[in-house]
Amino acid sequence: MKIDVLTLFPGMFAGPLDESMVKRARDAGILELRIRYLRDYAHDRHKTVDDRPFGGGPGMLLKPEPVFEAVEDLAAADTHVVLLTPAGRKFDQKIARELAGRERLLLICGSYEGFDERIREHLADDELSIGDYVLTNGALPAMVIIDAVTRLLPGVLGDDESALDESFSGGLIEYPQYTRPAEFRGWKVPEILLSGHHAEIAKWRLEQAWQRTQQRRPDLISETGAASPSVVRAKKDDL
Ligand code: 4G0
Repeated sequence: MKIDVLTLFPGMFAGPLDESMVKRARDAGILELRIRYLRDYAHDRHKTVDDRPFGGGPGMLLKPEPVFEAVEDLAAADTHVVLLTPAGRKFDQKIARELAGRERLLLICGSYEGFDERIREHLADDELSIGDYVLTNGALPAMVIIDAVTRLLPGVLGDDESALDESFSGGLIEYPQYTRPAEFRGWKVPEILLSGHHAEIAKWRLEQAWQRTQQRRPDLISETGAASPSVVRAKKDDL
């Protein structure tokens, strides 16, 4: 997969994308990632990329010319062009899977108070938000999306990790997990997990996950139906 990022803050990307799984994916040639400096596409003396909104109001907007030039330079016919904005549809695991199926992405990081509307209307295929809060610019949202998408690319995760992903993404939140020692500072690991009764352990885990989801994330159960009682029953039948 090829991902281009258009940003006013290329320096922010050094570090997070040179570590861990994303680094491995890049080294293995599974992910080709390039950070592009938006200001390189401004041609006036001052390399202007922003301007004040017509009609007045606070803040600055990204001007259309540099962004159009950059996209025309960087995007191929099969490129999915995404704006990062708090006004976008809310990024989640389902959208991560959708993006991971694309051949090429171009992520456009906004800054200031947003984009000239013509960028939205005539350049973007999609607008995404990583959550209901405002950041100084779209670089962190872009990195979040790159990370979530990269781990879904074939060959990036090991088989075990991929299987784990399957059972939880869009379903229930995780059940309590423990590793050694069996007793730590007087706190014991639940007996059932040490019992060796695999069917009973699976049942316990599912109950825990279901309870936790009801308590902490009822939205996962009611909104999407992803973890609806019938789905959970079906999973239970699998055990
Ligand atoms: C466009 C994304 C971009 C508009 C970007 C701000 C948070 C997110 C930006 C604005 C961002 C997110 C209207 C303030 C840049 N902040 N939640 N900042 N406005 O994904």
